[in-house]
Amino acid sequence: MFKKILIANRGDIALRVIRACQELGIRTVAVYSEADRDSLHVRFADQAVCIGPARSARSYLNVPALIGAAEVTGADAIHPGYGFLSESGTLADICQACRITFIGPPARAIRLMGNKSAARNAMIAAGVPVVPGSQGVLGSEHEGGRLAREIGFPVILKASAGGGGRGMRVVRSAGDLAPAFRAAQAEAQAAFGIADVYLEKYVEAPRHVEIQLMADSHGHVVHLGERDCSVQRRHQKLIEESPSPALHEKLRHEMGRAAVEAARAVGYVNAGTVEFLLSGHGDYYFMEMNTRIQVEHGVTELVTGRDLVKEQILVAAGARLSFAQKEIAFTGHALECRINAEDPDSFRPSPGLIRSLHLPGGPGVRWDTAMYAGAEVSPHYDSLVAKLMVHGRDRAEAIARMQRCLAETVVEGIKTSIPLHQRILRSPSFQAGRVDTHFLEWFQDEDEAQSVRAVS
Ligand code: MV4
Repeated sequence: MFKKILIANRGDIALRVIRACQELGIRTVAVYSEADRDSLHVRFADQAVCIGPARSARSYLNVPALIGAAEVTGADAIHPGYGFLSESGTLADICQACRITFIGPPARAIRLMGNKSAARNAMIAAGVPVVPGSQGVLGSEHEGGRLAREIGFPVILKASAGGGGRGMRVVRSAGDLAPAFRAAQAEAQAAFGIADVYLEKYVEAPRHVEIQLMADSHGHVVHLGERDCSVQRRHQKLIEESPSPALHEKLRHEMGRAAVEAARAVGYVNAGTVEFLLSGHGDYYFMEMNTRIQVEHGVTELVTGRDLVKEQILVAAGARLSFAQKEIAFTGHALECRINAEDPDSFRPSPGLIRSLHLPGGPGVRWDTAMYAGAEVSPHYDSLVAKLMVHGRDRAEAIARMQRCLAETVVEGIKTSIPLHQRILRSPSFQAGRVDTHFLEWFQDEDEAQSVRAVS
């Protein structure tokens, strides 16, 4: 087992990893930027090393600084958390060269899944359902045009180096394809330095349903059910839940099996997530695989009672998975609200000093946050400041519990997305589980119609 783990991250996920290490009896090294001197991850770790100035490019993304910090402190493993270098094949390779264990999948799995068009081909080979589309990247706009006429409009152009929604173009008619193709290529080149674009049939108003996986280095792959992440804004998830209101037992079983096959096909090890699009007809299609622990992993921990971060560490040390598929059981319903330091109306970031803070507890409540009264929310990083998770016997209890917690929460000094979460949770469509990836665009109208009715 590892003696000391360096956590190459900050905020709630750095704390989450430190807590797992503490319970496993493993010493911890925090790294921090000059802006994070007073952060909780620095205080809670056994050791802490400053790795550079506030700008991430020169601190949390600075591989030589991280490796240097691991060498001088004698850390035998690095946990990358999420974001930053968590999906860097380069960091995974350099760790290996330096005899430091990267707590994540093999570099080749990270690289394969980072190339979205290659990942799509690998899934076709593995027999995992994908949306009809191109075999690999498009050679020309003519090839795109031919294919689009064959499979029918609308289609979507995606950057092969993209993911998470960047560099995409929906094309609804033949005349729009050539300009969209050129725009997508230019955008992909500018954003990722790789112009490659591929094409898929566009699925209208799907749900985003993802399967959590854990795999060990002895050939075992287990799925831990799904999370429904359809409530998003500009590809940033706002609310996640498990189980998905849209799945029944047979579909859950099928999608779980497909995700396990996907992982097996690429020799996957450690925690991973297979994202699917789920159409209104109940058809599911592979979208992407995330090769890291995700922001919303706690939702799965609540319904399965398993500690995914501990499992990541154990599996990286060569242990067998601590559970078999048949031992995974699902209890109740979990919800997560991502609380951002931002204006709930304009969505503009709202950094600053947290003057006072009250975080409610009670049965079935979990907070993953690095906030405290007196902390400074820096403008240099992501605006996610807390994840509020609740667990209830069923979905209705989880929603009521979340509403109760949001009403009790006090954060003074910065604006947060809490009022937006409260509006979403009140929405009749959300309460009925009727959401899709465009929910945030149309629920505003439903919300307004409701308040107009309320005053008239
Ligand atoms: C799609 C799609 C419809 N059809 N692919 C968005 C993020 C990136 N991972 C892929 N995305 C989509 N791919 C096909 N063939 C719709 C989306 C999409 C979406 C997916 C999940 C969650 C939110 C979304 C919002 C807009 C579009």
